[in-house]
Amino acid sequence: MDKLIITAAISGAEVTKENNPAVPYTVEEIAREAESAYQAGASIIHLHVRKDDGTPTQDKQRFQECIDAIRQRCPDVIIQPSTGGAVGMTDLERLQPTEIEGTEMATLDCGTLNFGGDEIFINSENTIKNFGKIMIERGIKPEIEVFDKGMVDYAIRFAKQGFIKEPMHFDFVLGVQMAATARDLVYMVHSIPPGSTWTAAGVGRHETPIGAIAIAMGGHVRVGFEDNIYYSRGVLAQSNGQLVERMVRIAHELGREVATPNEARKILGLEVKE
Ligand code: KMH
Ligand code: ZN
Repeated sequence: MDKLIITAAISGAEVTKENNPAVPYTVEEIAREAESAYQAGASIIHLHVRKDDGTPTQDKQRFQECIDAIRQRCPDVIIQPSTGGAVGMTDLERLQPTEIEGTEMATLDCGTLNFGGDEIFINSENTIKNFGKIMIERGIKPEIEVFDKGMVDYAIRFAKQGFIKEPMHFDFVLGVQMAATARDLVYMVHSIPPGSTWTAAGVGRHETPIGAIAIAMGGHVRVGFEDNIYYSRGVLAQSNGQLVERMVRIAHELGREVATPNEARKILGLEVKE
């Protein structure tokens, strides 16, 4: 089995300090949370940014400031900006972080889905193709976000049409639309092309069990405030690092070593940094 890549989704666009006071908004807070996850063993930081008042933004300048601050504290970590942003943003807004020099990875959401209440996260076929094409042009590896099986099929179809480069890296997000069960995860894993890599993210109380199943299956894992703000039932997590630490402990118990950022680059086919 490959070493385990841990992605920390440190901020998200939906959770707030009212939900958990440790949710980062400012540049300093984003850097603090990235460092806590990195020190604990995360090799990828999945990044959403906020204005100081907590409003989600895809502003390129704000991303640049946050990336610079993260780099100061975590020089070799892989930073993976979101191109999903928040529900309701335009494609042009969402694409801004892909313009940042040196971006190695970014998310590519492969379908439209319900996002709670009246919220619909829209990703039309043309949006997916356009984002995929731009990532190829800019040398960015997509982290294909999959919230349902049809999104795997879209990714395969668009890869055949030349909009996504193979081998692909998938992130299965379980517990938003598709159920967070071992059955669904196994079905997803068996649906992707040979040679692909994959990560699983269980939302809310599903974070730890889905993570443990993914580690045992030889996949990779995502944790962090974007997906889950609790450490245990009714107990808020103090930091993203605390959530990463638990995955590291589970990995060690299951005989799986944790990848450094450069080891993660090798597994994902990214250029290794000096
Ligand atoms: N905040 C969601 C609407 C991504 O990062 O690409 C989209 C999301 C997925 O979080
Ligand atoms: Zn995200």
